Amino acid sequence: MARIRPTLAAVAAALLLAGCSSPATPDASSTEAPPSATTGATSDAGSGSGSDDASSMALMAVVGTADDPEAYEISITDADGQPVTSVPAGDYELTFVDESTMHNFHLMGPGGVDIATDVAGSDTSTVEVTLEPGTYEYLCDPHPSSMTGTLEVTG
Ligand SMILES: [Cu+2]
Repeated sequence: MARIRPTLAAVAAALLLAGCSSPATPDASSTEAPPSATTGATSDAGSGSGSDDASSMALMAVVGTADDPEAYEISITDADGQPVTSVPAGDYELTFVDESTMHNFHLMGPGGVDIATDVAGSDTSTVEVTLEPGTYEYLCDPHPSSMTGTLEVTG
């Protein structure tokens, strides 16, 4: 009886070895499939719009009003001048519209964002800013109680 066990073990070992070492059936899953990640690139090139809007969105940081730069108003608007209170996270081109000599625009928030225009001088420059999810606050430094607002950035 004791001789059967080594015999069975030998047969089993032979079967296992045969199964492992057999190159008879090529395994399709083991071959490296070429990556199919190029589909996303064609949509941008094919649009033909020539616009950069999708890659960098535009916002305006406005002090005063169009009629009166010294008005006690402060807001963030889209490129069309419509007030914005919530935007998705991403890279933005923020254009200051600060032609006031007694107000400024000061933006603070996540990601170390802390940028401000001069109070006395006018500033219509454009800066690139990366907005991360969270709440950004903006205010006029000389009038923080009456000229303030928030911008919610969603993930
Ligand atoms: Cu002010």
